[in-house]
Amino acid sequence: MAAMSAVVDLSVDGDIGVLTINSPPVNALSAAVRDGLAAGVAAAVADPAVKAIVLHCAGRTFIAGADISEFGGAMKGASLPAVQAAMEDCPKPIIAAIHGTALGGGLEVALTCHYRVAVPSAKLGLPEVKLGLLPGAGGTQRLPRLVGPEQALKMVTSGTPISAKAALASGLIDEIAPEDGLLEAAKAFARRPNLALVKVRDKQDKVEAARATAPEMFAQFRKDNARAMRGFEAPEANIKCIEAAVNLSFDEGMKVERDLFVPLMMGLQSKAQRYVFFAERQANKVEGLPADAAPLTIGSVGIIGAGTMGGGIAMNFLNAGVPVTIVEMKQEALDRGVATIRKNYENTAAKGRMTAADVEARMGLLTPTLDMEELSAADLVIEAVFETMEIKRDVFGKLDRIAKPGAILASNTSYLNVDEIADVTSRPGSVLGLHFFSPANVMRLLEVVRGAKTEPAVLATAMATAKKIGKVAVVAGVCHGFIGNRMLSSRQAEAMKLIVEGATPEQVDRVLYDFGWPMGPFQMSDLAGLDIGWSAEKSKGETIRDRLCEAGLRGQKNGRGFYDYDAQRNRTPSPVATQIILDYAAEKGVNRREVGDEEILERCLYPMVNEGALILAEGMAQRASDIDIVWINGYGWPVYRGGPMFWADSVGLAKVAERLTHYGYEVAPLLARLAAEEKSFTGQF
Ligand code: TC6
Repeated sequence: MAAMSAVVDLSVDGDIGVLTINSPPVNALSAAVRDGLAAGVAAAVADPAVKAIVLHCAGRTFIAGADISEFGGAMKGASLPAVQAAMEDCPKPIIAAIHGTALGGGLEVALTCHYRVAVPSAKLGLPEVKLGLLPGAGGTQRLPRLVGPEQALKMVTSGTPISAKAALASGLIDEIAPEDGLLEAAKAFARRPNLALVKVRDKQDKVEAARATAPEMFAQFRKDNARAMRGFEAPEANIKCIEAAVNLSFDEGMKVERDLFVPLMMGLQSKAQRYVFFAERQANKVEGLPADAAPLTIGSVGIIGAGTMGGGIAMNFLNAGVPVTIVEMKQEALDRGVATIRKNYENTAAKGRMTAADVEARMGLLTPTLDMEELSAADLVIEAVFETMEIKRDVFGKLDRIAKPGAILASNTSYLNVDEIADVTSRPGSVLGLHFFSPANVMRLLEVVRGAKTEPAVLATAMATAKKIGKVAVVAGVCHGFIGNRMLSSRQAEAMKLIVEGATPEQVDRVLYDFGWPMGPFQMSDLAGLDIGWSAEKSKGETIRDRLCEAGLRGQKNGRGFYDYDAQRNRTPSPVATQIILDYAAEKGVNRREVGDEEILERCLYPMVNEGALILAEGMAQRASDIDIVWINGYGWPVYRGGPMFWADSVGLAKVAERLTHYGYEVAPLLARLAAEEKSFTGQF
């Protein structure tokens, strides 16, 4: 049988028509795939030899969704609903054979098949919410009819896929096929006698059964998830669709789905979240790396320092099955570090997210030692010791003598000059920065700091290793604070000025919280500890921070900071901190005034954008979107605002430049030029 199109093929095996989609990398539902599917189904229907149809995909996965790169453009080819209608109304049963991931529009296509068969490793989900959308091809109406509204609600609002096993248990699939025998199993299923043409849309039992108790279920769900969903538009739209599935007919529900889908698709939040999806994948690509810069194999890792950072970093590798040797100077510190790692795993096990055997398997990969010589076999050594140049250089000098030739030596510095560290070694080409964010086993961001002499293969290895341990890596150049902390400094400095001029810490925190941050700058300072990097001996009482620390305020850890904290960590503004701020302002002759919320937002965020423009122009970041990825994954910038550079673009760079000038800032030349040319950082506006 001839191919239906370049990407969809129909072959006939006896009485079964096999439709195969082959559109790498992920068989997304591009116009070509939709056209091919429409033609393929029609041809299979027309072929009298074909009694039933199996739909499956070549390559690594079943359809992973709509083609996100087509969104926002003009619609071409067959529409997805038309293809789905042809499948659902097909007079011959269609069986979806699922491997890899059936996501979004991919799962929605499978839901218009009459049956679904999947291999054990398959994952099925509706992740549209992560793109600021809802499953707009009937997913919100068909899924609850199969799995029940409660589970559907969880799936569409979290976007997290479920396993084949869970899919079978909930009714989403009909059978699990052997891992390496999917197509045969699907064909055997298709040959079953008297296969009914089951349309998911007609199934009413699960939605009807839930109707009586649904109002309380939805109310409780909204309450339980209010914090996680704060600021996002898409989760509520998804909830409304599931409510419609429970309360309305299928066709009415489809109308609700369509009406709620369109504004999301046209809106700024989804635009931002789609941008972030591609930006994240782009970030892992290093411009201009020679083709022969193949990543080296990292089979074992050494970590120097078993403190909070070292331990967290170690967990990333243990989780990925890579053996770790962890070094400390004193037995007590080593024992404490190892005990913390174990406790973290045990807490995860207690929540049911790993087994006791998993805990032991991971701990079994960890070798604690006081002897740095034991790092001689490691392929990668990461130093996570005290943040001073002197100590770091000392450690790297020793490491250079111990580590085997070709081993990569990395510093987890958050500010220091990686070139100065590399220079104490005989192999600066093997040295780079790997800046993890705390808690290092949780935070997704990794700044990979490329030194002047870092070899391409070493950089390529760092990027590949980051992916392996589930991090989003961004390449940064050597400058004080790299991308993230350098921009953070400008925000923190401005926040400090604002509280001297008349704003209060809680006002500044509230404005940034309302913008979508998980917390404001003063809450963050209190959480981090006011005394980080502060020393009692050197303190001259010159800054507000000096004075807070001198007065014994340390932040959350001693319950006293910009806020006072009770045992439950509830906070109230600290009268001591307030007085220190007032005294400071009086001493400096500042005429305090009421500061508006808009000014707070502009003065905290626009200087960050200005600094971002400098970073970009200096080549310290490869692209504007990398800066956005740093802020979203390392500092809690709300993803639905796309990161500082995307956000500035959405505001309009002319306005950003004008306001910076208004507040007395020198506008970064790149920002000034783009504003004058009516261009944007990201090319999205
Ligand atoms: C939807 O369906 C809405 C329906 C409403 C009805 C109208 N489109 O992640 P990887 C590219 S919304 C276009 O590195 P993995 C990706 O950019 C969609 N391109 O691989 C990358 O390209 P590069 C719902 C896509 O193995 C390459 O494929 N679906 C799409 O780590 C490899 O990707 C989703 O949200 C796409 N849909 O993970 C699923 N997907 O190589 C989104 C991937 O040029 N996708 N690409 O950089 C994923 O979650 C993952 O890609 C994965 C594979 C789990 C499928």
